Amino acid sequence: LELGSDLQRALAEEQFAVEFQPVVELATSRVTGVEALARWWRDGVSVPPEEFIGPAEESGLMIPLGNWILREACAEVARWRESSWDIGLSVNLAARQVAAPRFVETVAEVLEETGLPPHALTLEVKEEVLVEDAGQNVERLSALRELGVRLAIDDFGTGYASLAYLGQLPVDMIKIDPSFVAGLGRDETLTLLTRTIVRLGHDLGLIVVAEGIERPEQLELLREMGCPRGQGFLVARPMSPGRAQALVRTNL
Ligand code: G
Ligand code: G
Ligand code: MN
Ligand code: NA
Repeated sequence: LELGSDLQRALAEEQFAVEFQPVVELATSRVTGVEALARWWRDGVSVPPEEFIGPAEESGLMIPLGNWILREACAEVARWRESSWDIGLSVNLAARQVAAPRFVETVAEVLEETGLPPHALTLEVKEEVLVEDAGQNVERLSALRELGVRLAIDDFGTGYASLAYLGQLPVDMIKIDPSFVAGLGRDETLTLLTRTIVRLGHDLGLIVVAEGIERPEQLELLREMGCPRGQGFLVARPMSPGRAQALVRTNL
């Protein structure tokens, strides 16, 4: 895989960066936290994660890359927390990272080294991570959860997690996939499904985050549904660490 060797060099030459997208409490617009999003600055051009996360997984580089992103994001937010309040950090995990032999130890070490309190970190995984080879993955994520780390299901509603299963998984948060949010106010079924997911999350005691909010109408409907948190270009775009820290410090 040609991209594989490019990625290896990029990692060695530190061509990767982390951006942060704010997540807000919808009722108040207060920033509750940020999601770390990886960027590859390849020869000065930003390569989107869709183009390198897959190849990184296939070439085995996802583990070192994922660990680098985790450490970088935790270190950054730990610094912000010295001069602001209890801001949270979400980091996306690829399936390969959770399956890596020293996964639990690595996360614990990163928290220790960066000084980020465990409760400030939310790990985002897609549904399949909790369903395929669920035994080992669920066990490992549960071990981190016992340290105080929070767990989120990313792209909720698009994967395999059955509703019956959801009640048993060690999760704290569900992030509603943007494909539902996209239909708010435009598609009756998607609007109904979004409302149902919000209620389900609430009834299970989970924090619900709506993703991909781009239009004011979506924001209004989500508020009316009582969706607690949201994220999307209308709220705030992914931004550099400096800009994100400034936003967090004033908190809108
Ligand atoms: O930031 P952007 O919208 O371009 O992200 C596109 C996709 O890449 C999303 O599915 C997002 O979850 C994923 N992604 C972004 N950063 C990371 C990362 O650090 N690790 C993993 N595993 N996925 C990421
Ligand atoms: O899969 P995950 O939820 O981690 O993906 C996050 C990605 O979604 C990021 O790459 C981010 O840039 C992108 N994103 C965030 N908000 C919006 C939005 O409002 N619209 C669209 N199209 N993408 C968004
Ligand atoms: Mn995510
Ligand atoms: Na998502």
